[in-house]
Amino acid sequence: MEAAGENKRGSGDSKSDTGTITKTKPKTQRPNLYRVLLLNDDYTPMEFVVLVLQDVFNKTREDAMQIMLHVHTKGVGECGVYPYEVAETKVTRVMDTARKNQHPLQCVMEKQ
Ligand code: TYC
Repeated sequence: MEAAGENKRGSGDSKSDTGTITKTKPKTQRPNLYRVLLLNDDYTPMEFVVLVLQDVFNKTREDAMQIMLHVHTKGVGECGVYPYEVAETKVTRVMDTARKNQHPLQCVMEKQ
């Protein structure tokens, strides 16, 4: 029988043949997260930005209004934090709908 914490060959924490002891590092799996940011400009209508925030980022009208006004006054603001591919899709959706409507609205992502 083995005491708790010991193990036979091939079990990962020790190699009984060589006497080499290795410690298995506990790996916490955190997805790389990205902040999606909206940038201010002088031409995109406020209402368009609010609708984008509701549509693409699933914000309530009230939250969308708050974020839009924050971007309008501070120059930049966070729309949400997402795993890479989700963030990328949202940036693309914002940029596509802005271009289609001929607004210069800019949306970027940055690693958190
Ligand atoms: N500054 C714009 C205006 O006065 C409104 C605006 C807000 C534009 C947020 C872009 O990300 C933005 N019409």
